[in-house]
Amino acid sequence: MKAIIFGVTGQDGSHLADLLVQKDYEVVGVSRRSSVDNTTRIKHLLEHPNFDMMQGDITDAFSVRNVLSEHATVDEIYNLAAQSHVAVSFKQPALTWDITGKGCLNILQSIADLGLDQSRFYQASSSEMFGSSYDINRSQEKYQDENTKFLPQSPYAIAKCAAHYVTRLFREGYGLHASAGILFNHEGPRRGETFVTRKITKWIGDFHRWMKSKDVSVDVLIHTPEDWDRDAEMYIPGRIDRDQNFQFPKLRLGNLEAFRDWGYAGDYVEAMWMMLQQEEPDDYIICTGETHTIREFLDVAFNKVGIEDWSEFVVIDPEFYRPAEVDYLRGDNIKAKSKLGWEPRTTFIELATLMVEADLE
Ligand code: NAP
Ligand code: F7E
Repeated sequence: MKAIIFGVTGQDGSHLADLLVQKDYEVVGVSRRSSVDNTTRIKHLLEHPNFDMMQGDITDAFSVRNVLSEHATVDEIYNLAAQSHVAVSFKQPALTWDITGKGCLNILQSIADLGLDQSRFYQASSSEMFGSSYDINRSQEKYQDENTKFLPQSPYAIAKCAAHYVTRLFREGYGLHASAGILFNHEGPRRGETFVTRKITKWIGDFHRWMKSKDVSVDVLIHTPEDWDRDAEMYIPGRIDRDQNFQFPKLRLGNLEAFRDWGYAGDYVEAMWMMLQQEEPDDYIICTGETHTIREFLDVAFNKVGIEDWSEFVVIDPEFYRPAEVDYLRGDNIKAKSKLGWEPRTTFIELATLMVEADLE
């Protein structure tokens, strides 16, 4: 079996490549040109005999066509490429549209034009498409499933909706085996450092190392430096050891009240693969069915390093609030369970623990 992964350098792309190589697939990973090395998550695969890389950018239809025409016998094509950061999408809406929305069309149109009818296609749809929408079950609990309407709340979510409908169109209109996984938030040690869970666990890891290097205890006075870069979301506190007098910057976060249904990325890529093994293409919700606030994630993560009350270490910064927020996400995965036989294996506490432990190393 042969698979192409667009977005192989990302969190999910790297996990999916691991899974497929393990299953003895020949994997072609597509990545865009970058002035710095963007292969850190797949370093371990670069020398693997079943793994190959190809350059390509999904905003460029010629480039996509090039990739696909070189691999016309491919069995499975996964589109995981996206500008995937919701907050960034408010600042770069057109770019987000081109990558996250139109990029999917470029791939599907090429598949149809090149007549790759035997290839199966996976689109990475998102729970963000639900935005402010939910249904209510008999126990009066809010949830989202495959029938919940979309009310997108960001340029990212709007682009994902477009790509989702394009996928459906090519399935129904052109008869392609095209499926979309509507995945709720999934995380892990390979998560980008500006998404909230990883931002928290990365800070804890850096802070813990700093405390050890200075031989200080948790109750040391922590101040925010005067010259703190307000664009904190892009900031990775790597200056720790440069200046003996450097005071460790607090963790700056936005809205802590939003609810998210967080699972482990390693579990979720299995669902992507399972969808493409089905006789009929379809759309599936992939989630844990549990929801937690960012506060709860902070509780569990800080607890792992012995801090009960994290409020001393966290600053609420309006910079990290979004023009429109998605307040509540909790999926219902009954369809994935019954049709795919998929179930999440990692609990919320296990996920936070695994991330903190990785960042402490
Ligand atoms: P990610 O870590 O941000 O990875 C995105 C990937 O897309 C990276 O490999 C990136 O390449 C690539 N990419 C960006 N622009 C591109 C372009 N113009 N041409 C080709 N490649 C491009 O995202 P992720 O967390 O792995 O998520 C994978 C997919 O699932 C995304 O489509 C995301 O929107 C969607 N999704 C994610 C979640 C989640 O919770 N993680 C939930 C639902 C849906 P560089 O490495 O060069 O930047
Ligand atoms: O934010 C709040 C923020 O950026 C989660 C992407 O993978 O999942 C992800 O999108 C929540 C939001 O993920 C900070 O306001 C507070 O309510 O980790 P996030 P996301 O926006 O849910 C979906 C399913 C995707 O498809 C996306 O690709 O946390 N929050 N303070 C913060 N968020 C960030 N990033 N940074 C903060 O400082």
